[in-house]
Amino acid sequence: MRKLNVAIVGYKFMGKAHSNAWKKARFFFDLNIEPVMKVACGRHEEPLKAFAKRWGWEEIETDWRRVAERDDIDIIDISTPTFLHHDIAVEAARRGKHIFCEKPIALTYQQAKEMYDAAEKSGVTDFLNHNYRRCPAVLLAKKLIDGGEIGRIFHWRGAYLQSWIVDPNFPLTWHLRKETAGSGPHYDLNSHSVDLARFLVGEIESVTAMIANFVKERPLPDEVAAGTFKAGETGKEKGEVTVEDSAFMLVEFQNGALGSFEATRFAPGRKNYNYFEIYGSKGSLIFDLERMNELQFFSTKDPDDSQGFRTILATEPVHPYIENWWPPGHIIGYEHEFIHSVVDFLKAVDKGEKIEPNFYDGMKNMEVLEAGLESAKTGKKITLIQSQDNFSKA
Ligand code: SOE
Repeated sequence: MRKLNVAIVGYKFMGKAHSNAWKKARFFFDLNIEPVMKVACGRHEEPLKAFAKRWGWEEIETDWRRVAERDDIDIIDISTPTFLHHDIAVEAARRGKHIFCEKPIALTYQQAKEMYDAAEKSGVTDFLNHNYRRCPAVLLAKKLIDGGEIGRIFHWRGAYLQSWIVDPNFPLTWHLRKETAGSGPHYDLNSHSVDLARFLVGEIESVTAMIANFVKERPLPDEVAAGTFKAGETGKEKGEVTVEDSAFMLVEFQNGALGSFEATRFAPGRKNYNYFEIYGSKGSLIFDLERMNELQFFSTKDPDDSQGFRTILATEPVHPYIENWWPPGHIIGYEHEFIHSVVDFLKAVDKGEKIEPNFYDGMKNMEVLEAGLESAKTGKKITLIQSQDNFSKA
């Protein structure tokens, strides 16, 4: 069993989800690499110390550059707000560290391309953690599509709806400022839907989008306590919201299918409603993350008198990862996708193989998302020239 030292940068929501995955992966999966939780890095020493103690990170650092310089660090886990992803990833690649990076990949397509180029040049394993690809029910959808069970795909309907900032007094956290998040739910949530659409349907050829802003300013956050979904005390002073609150997008896929995407944090009653429908010539699929062990499948092959959407509980050992968990029906949760990501990442590092999604996927994702913002600004449909250069504005 080879040991590799991991350093994580960022210790809030994703830091917690990733720490759980680094700790649990080897308990449930047979791996050739044992990840050593070596260093936790973050700006605020006291809460960082508490985080490292709770999760078993051996040391702490308050400057990510010092972490990247260390010869004893083999893997860097980027769990920071989006604006830091590019610099950490490019430096990590330059120093030959494998990279496990949270989504969205970066603030811009150009940053994503630089991350992709740096990883390609260095030969490290680069991974972009669009965790929902590693949900067994999503992988069942992929298997049915690839097996021709729904035939030619006509439509993708994606919606990623949340409700955690409907309250105008929710503070102006990093998610709500362009310089730290790049965009609002469009990058945060449509990035997940675009990744799943690319994975399940195919590459996107053109984009038309609209965005809206509902709350223009919010109380400034308590810098240390600020986080996703719940963000601690707020000050009296207010600041401007500089990202969209909602983003709707229509796309044409290269294979001729049409797609729609909805991303918002203003949908009361929807907590983490990452949802898609796929309609094809032989059948249809429906997935709802809030019921993440289930996939709904409609097949035109069923007899006329008994056709209907059937709900498949993807907890039989025949489904990926499940035999490492529990008996059928004992369902798995959000955190298991992160463990699956770590398991597959460590297997890729061990074999020196690529893993998806990676920084190329991140670059293609940003190409679509940036085109969406361009379309929302100009009111025009943007056609992407399928190349590794930036999109052209049509
Ligand atoms: C907040 O919208 C968030 O934490 C996203 O950033 C994650 O990617 C998503 O999985 C859950 O919600």
